Amino acid sequence: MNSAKTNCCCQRQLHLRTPVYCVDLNDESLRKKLKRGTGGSEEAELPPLSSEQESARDVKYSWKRLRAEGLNCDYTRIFSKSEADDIFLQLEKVLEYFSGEQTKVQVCGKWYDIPRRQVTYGDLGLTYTYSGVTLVPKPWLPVLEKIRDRVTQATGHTFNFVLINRYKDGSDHIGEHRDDEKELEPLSPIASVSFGACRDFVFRHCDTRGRSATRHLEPVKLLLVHGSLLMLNYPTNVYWYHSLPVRKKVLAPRVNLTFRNVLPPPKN
Ligand SMILES: O=C(O)CCC(=O)C(=O)O
Ligand SMILES: [Mn+2]
Repeated sequence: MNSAKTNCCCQRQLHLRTPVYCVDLNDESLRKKLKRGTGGSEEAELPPLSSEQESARDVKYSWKRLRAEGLNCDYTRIFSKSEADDIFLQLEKVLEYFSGEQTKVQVCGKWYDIPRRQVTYGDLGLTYTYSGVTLVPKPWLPVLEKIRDRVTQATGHTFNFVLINRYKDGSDHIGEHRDDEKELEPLSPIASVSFGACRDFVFRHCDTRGRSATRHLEPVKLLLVHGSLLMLNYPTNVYWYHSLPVRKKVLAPRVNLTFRNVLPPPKN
């Protein structure tokens, strides 16, 4: 039996985002792929940064390294308090969140409202599909370019797309999921920038979830503060699910931007 396919999305709660399957490391063909660096393993070689990326990377930030088996993340503050306050106000003013069909997700054939607001911006011609909804990005806005360019300055990585989530208070949340949509460039990091209320963020290893858990590994938890950047580097999204849990005591809004690299649609 392929243990990778035992985790039916119907067993998951509504707030989970995408059908989820764990990587089966007993699968010989997958092991071979991992050795070639095309799949998800902490042993797989990361492509080196190009010389432009290396020289673009700004060393002035003090990074906290988060490491666990298959988890590779880096966290820092990239905006001062006054910059972050100013950007947050601008985001609240200019962002136009999706409405209607684009505010719903499909879970096991049923449609539900997502427990937060959402919108995407990015390069012309890209699309991004998750949980049965295809999102077409709106054109970049100056404030989004400013945030994106600061991330590039800090990390050396460029991005062509951003998914934005607004949590009006601690009752809005995002359930456990991996960002593993097929449109995402497989080895590219995801850069998560947060403004507004501080919220807990939790990683959970795929082998430790639910009734079919095969082992025990502690979840990795962190607090995402106003003006911070969390880099989710490969292979984090292969092995670790992440969530922003409900926190009823949080009364203030938060806006999170996840900068991504979306592959261009295939030419027919
Ligand atoms: O709000 C956050 O910090 C996480 C958002 C997220 O995981 C996503 O948009 O995929
Ligand atoms: Mn995510």
